[in-house]
Amino acid sequence: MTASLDVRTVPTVVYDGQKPGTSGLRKRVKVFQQQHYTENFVQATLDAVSSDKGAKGSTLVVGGDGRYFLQDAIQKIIKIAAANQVAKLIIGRNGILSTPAASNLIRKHQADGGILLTASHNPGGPDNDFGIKFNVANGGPAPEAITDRIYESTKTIKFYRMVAMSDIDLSVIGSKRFGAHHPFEVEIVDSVNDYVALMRQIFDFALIRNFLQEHRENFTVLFDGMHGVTGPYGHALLVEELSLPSSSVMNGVTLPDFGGGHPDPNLTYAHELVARVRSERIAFGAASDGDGDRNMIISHDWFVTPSDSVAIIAAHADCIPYFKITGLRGLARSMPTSAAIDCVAKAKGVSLYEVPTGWKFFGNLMDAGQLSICGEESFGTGSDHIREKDGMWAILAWLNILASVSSQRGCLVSVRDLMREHFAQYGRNYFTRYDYEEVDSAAASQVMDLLQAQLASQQLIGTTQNGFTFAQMDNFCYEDPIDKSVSKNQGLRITFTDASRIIFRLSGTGSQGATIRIYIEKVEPANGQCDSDAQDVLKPLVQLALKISQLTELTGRTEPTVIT
Ligand code: VG1
Ligand code: CO
Repeated sequence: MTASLDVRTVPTVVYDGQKPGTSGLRKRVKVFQQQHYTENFVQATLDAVSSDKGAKGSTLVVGGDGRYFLQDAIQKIIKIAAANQVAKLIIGRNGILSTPAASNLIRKHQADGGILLTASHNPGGPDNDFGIKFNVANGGPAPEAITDRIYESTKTIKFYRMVAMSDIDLSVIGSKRFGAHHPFEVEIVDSVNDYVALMRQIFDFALIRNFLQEHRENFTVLFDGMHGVTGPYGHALLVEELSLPSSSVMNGVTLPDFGGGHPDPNLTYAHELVARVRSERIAFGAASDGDGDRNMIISHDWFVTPSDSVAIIAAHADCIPYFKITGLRGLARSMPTSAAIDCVAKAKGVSLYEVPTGWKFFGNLMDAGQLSICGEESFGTGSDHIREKDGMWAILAWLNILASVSSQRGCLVSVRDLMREHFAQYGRNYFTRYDYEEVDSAAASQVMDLLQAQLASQQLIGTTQNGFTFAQMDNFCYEDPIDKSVSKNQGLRITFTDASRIIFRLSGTGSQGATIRIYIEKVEPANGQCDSDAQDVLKPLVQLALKISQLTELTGRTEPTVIT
């Protein structure tokens, strides 16, 4: 097509509240469907592209997790990008890209960034959530300076630019070119291939394949795609690459409403997997979330907390070919994540960084070559192979480690064996998180205000309650070691004299009311009681958290929505 593109300037009205949260803008689909709403945000995002000339001449990757409204959003993005003189869009086939796959494509093609269409683990469908997230040239979520700029633009926007053209068929792989004066190219790429190629470089697939074959009677594997984006990735990796039976993947078809489920891999929402792993005595169960960046690892006799999972991967990094080459440059975790990985960093003599919640805070350290493996307690685990957390990567890392340790010892080492050995060496950080979802926003603020007042007066410091002595109370503030940017108010943190912690935070990903998260951690030394039930051990701290926050009195909630 050689005719000039028909660029229109469309007058618009400002919408309040287009402020990106922990990971992009997440709202109900109905909100995104309002006239101009999505267009405003996309225009504001393109205005924030930080290549030399802004969006003009840039290359962007676009894709999403398959949820409802994805197709409409992509067609709008194509037309707005064309009108803003973007040079090229690289789009996953049918608009599908997992978040890690999108991060990989941005890096592989040295694109200027990407627009990721996902609300991650939030439910999908006409009455549920949609999301738009902007990633920068390193493949990671835009830092706060850029999301602030996007938000500022949304508050003053008067018009957006859009090309009048018909919808593009996203199902055919290949390139299409449009426009005479400012050539505009749309390339549709396979959603899975490049990502599988990356995984092949990182892990020892031959070793894992042999291990799975040798122990096929005793080491059974079940992966739950939760009808999110990872089904096809799970199938390509586990079935095609690692030769597992296709029955090893459940809920593997990506659906716009995720089959009506809540695609969040935890004990509550992945109950179907948990029930099957227990009843069928599965040795290795795993799940991923809607957009494929989270993971859960379980066996019929153990649930691996995400905080422990990243510590295990760090401790055994030398089993993984990628880290044999790069070495371990440093480890990191988000502030509320347990300090299990800190013990590994200490033993290995590498730096440990503690950052605020949200993957965007790991990117600078990785770019500076100071960070190899990191994780969050919220089922996020990853490394510097890309700049997003990566669900399939974590699952493959576990398989590679179990295969490697088993082959070194000449016997099958189970998930539980590995955990017990880890605790015997490093001690155990008992950890749980209580989530109170869709709490009245005013009541949630009261809870945080009450805690903030206790922080200000420091009245609790030195007192002992339920057997725990308050050592410190602060509101976590982070200065990025690389660019020196400062992020304040990242969570109310209470530390006790025995290194136990209670942390309170308001979620930045919810779309309705407020979500209060309470994170509880208790440290047990290597020679202590490392085989107890976590909920039993943590009960006194949970009660203490509820008491000082007056959460029940102020919110009316007697039970959390989710316990992890
Ligand atoms: C939650 C998690 C956080 C994670 C974020 C995005 O944020 O706590 O650790 O990085 O979700 O995960 P919040 O603000 O609700 O606590 V996902 O899988 O959206 O991309
Ligand atoms: Co996610």
